Amino acid sequence: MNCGTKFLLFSTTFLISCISLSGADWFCDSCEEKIRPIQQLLSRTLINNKQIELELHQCTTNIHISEIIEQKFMKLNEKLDKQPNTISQEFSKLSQLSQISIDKLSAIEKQQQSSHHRELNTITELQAKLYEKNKELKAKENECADLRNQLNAMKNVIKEKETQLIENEKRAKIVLEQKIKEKYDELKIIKSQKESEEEHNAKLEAKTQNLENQLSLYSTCCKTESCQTFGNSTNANIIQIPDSEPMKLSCNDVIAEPGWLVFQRRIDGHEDFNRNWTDYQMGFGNVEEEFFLGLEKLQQITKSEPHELYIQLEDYANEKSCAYYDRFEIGDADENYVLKSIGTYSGTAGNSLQENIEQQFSTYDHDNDSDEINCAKLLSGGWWYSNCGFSNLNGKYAKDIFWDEWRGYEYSLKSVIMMIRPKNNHH
Ligand SMILES: [Ca+2]
Repeated sequence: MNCGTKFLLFSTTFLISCISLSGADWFCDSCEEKIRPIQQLLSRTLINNKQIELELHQCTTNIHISEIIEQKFMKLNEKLDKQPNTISQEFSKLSQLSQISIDKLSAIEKQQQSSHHRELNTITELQAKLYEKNKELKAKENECADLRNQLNAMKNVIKEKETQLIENEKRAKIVLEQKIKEKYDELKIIKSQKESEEEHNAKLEAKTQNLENQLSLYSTCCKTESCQTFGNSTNANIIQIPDSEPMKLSCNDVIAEPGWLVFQRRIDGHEDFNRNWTDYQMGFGNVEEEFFLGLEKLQQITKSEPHELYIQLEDYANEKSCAYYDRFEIGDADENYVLKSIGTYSGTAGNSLQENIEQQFSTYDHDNDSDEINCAKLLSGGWWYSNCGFSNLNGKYAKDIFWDEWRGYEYSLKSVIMMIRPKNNHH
C-alpha cells in the first residue's frame, strides 16, 4: 500500500465514524449499546491512524533519503560525465611521456648498439692480436724445445766428458801413486845406503878415534910417564877369555887388539861393593855400569901371558889421574889370588899400590891381611890389604874409596876404572 492509498483509507474511516457519532442523540434509548461498537471501532481506527502516521512519516523519511541518493547519483553522473575528459587528458600526457621514454630508450639503444659495435671491433682486434701472439708463442715454444734438446745433448756430452775426466784422474792418480811408491822405494834404498854408509863411516871414525886414543896413550902415559886419561864410555863387547865361554865385557874406548879390558868400575855408588868372598871370586854388578869382573876370571886372563894394569881415578872436581903398572899378575884361588906383581909404576896418581904387593885378597869373611884387625870389614870392601895399606878402590862409595898418594886416604874418589891389557901385543 503506498502513501496515497493509505491516506484515502484513513479519510474514509474518519468520515464514517463522524456520521455515526452525530446520529447518537437521536437514538438515545439504548444508545449506549449502540455506541460501544462504534467507540471500539474508533479506538482501533485511532491506533491504525497512529500507525499510519508513523508509516507515513517513515515513508516521508524514505522519500527524503531517496532524494539525497538521487542527488548524489546525479552528482556522480556529472562527475562521470566529466571524467572521460580528465582520463583523456591524462592519457594524452601519458602518451607523450611514453613517447619521450621510447625516444630516450631508442637513443640509448642506438648508443648501446654503437658501443657494442665498437666493443665487437675491439674484441675482433684483440682476437687477431691473440692469434698472432699465440703463433709467436708457439714459435718460441718450438725454439725452446730445440734449445732444450740442444741443452740435453750438451749435458750428455758434459756427462761423458766428466766420466772421462774421472777415469783419467783415476788413471793419473794410480800412475802418480805408482811413481810416488817407486820414488819412495828408491828414496828408501838411497836412505838405507846412506845410513849404512853413515854407519860405516861412524865405525871407521870410531876405529880411527880408538887408534888415535891408543896412539895418544902410548905416546904419553905409557912412554912419557904422564897420563892420557880415558873417556867415560861404558861400551860392552862379547869377548872370549882363555878357558872360559865368550862373555860380555867392557872394553872402554880401546877395543881393537891390543885393547884395554875393564875389570872394575865405580861411577855412582849404585852397586854394593861390600861383598863376601864368593862374590869377589865370581864377580858382580852390571858390566855396563858398576861391576867387578871377578878374581877367577882375572886370574885366568892374566896367567897365560904378561899383562899391564891401568888405573884411572877421578875426584869430585872432575880431575883425572892415572897409575900405570907394566906387569900385573895374581895367584890362583889356592893362593887367595895373591898380588904377585905389579911391575914398574908410571903415571900421575902416585904409587899407592906398592904396599899391596905379595898380599892375599881379603873380604870381610876372608881375613887374609897382615894386620891384626879385619881390614876388609873396616874399609867395607875386598882388596889386597896389607896393614890395611894406602889404597882401597873397592871401598864403600862416597866413604872409603881412596888412593892416598893422590888425594889422601880420607878423600873418597868419585870414579875409578881398572883395566888390563896383554903386554906383548903392542910392543
Ligand atoms: Ca887381619
